[in-house]
Amino acid sequence: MEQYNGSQIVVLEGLEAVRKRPGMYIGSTGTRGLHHLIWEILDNGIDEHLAGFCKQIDIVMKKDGGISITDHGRGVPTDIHPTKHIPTARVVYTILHAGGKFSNSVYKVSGGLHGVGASVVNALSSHMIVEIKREGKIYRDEYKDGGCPVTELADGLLPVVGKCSKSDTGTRVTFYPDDTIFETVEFKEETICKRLKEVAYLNKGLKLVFTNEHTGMQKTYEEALGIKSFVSYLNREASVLHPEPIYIEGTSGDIEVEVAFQYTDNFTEQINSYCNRINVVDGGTLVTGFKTALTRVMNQYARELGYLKEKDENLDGRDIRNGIVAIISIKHPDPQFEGQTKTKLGNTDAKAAVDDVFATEVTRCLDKNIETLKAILDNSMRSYSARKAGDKARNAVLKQLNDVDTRSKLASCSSKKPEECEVYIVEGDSAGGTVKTARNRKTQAVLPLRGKILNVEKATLDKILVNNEIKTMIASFGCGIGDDFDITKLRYDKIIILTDADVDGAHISTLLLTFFYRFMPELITNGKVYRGMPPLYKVEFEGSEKGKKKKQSRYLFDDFELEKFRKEGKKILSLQRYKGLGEMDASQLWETTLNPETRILAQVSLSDTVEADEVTTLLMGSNVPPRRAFIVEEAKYAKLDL
Ligand code: 0RA
Repeated sequence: MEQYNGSQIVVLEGLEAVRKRPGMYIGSTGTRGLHHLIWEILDNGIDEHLAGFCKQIDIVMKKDGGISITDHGRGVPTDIHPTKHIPTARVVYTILHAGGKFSNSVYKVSGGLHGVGASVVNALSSHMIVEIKREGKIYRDEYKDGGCPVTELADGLLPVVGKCSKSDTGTRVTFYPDDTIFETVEFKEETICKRLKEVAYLNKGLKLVFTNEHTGMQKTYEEALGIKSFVSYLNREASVLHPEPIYIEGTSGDIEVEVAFQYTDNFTEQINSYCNRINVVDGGTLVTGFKTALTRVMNQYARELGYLKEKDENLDGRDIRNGIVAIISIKHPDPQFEGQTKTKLGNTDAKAAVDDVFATEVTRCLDKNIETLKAILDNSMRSYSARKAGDKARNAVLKQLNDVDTRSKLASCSSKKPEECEVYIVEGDSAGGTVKTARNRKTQAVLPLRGKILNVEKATLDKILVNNEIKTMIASFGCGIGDDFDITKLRYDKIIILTDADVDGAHISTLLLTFFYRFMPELITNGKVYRGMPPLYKVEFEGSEKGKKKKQSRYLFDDFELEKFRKEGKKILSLQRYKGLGEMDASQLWETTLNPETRILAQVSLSDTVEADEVTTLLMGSNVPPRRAFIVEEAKYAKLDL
């Protein structure tokens, strides 16, 4: 048996803390937390790739339920650790937080749940084996029951269990998650493969070989073009203004910079940034550097090519970025993540580095690519004109807004205290009528929408502002639109979208959300927008009270709930399916959708909607435009309506 010295006891106490509160280290003990164990070990291999020593990582779902991850890097050092006096490899896998500090990997990740260290995986495994190939030798160390070493050291070193060629180096970690800690220890091929694809995009030149021993499936993930392919992937359904994304790379000092971008005909900009392959959701200096350089370079071109005359003022950065989809990825030796959530890069040298590399390289590239350059400049000029037209229209509309007769449509509430007021935006005049009768007049205003509202996804502000439904909304919210938007002037605490639970209703709701997202995004980011959830069924059933049979009723919101209810096996006396809001009478409507005590509201948020997207979760953080997720909701209702 291993003899424990002082440091070894500290070790086990550290890992014991992980076992006591696994959630603090890996987020949860559900299937997400379980897969986090893989990401943790994988991260170490990717670090070795970033440091320039590893071209391939093999990931195996083993037949016996374990996971084995082999990187072909230098191999974890096996010498005796200077202060812990045990083999460095054992330090890495048994001492909490030792991984990061010991590692001399230049681009070590930090922040988020990633980078908590391989010892956390050991702590949460019933069995783990580490095999290291270095200098022609194969070393082995083994742990049981949450990281207790079971291998006897030979002269303080890990035993050598075999030989290999000197050029054959690397580290294999095989682990078996502890089923007394995790709710499930079943790994999902789909989850693993999805992540491997993402990792491949962000690590050009890294080959990831996945094997599922249960099914015999093997798949290799390798994105030779890295973030360039990532941009193509993001734009796979968009109509693009030039056929190929532009890809740029270079170094400035000890900072490596990569940028890929491509323009689409959408009226949005999407810039995603990564530092040491961590998604910096809130951008920061690297994004500022990119924007500054892009604006400067494009204005220079616009003047050289005669798009702008001498007397013309420069194009605005917003016009130049309109329609862009860009990925910025840098590698920085000492990243400083700022802000409450540590999702913003603070290093000032990152701004200069991105500006420097991007300006030089993009000029070199566009000089040779005049077609693309012209497509971009044409687009910027169009955006510029549209914005000017929009400004004019907006000013005109804002001036008239006071005159728009909202009284005929908006049934306002008597209270003037925004914190207690709500406005229901209701599909159709007839449903609007019932809501008007049923509501609490003091705090609940009603705005019935007549037709379908305009699809604003691709329309400019001047076009949008002639739409009556939209004018009425702007006027009744009271907080302006676009650049003039001021949330402090909002007249309501909640804006509640109330549509039928069918395809049309979902469509209207999608259009409204798209409008808010594009022109009043703060309504959504401040959590002001909700969707009312009218029930789809009312079921009356035989219940019991004090041992006596009694007729009871319940509202069910979708087919799934109905199925669940049927499984409860209660005797159903009647089942009513509501075709639309219009079929409910005032008291039913009050009870199910208006009464704050009993109604169900779904708050609309951007991060919720991100969750729905398949591949982009890790890569995009909460930066994804919500369009895709709105569509997902639509599909859900479409199914219900069959
Ligand atoms: C720092 C130095 C050296 C190797 C590593 C880190 C390393 C760590 C991990 C973790 C998983 N796989 C790894 N592969 C390598 C060795 C430096 C040298 O060989 O001189």
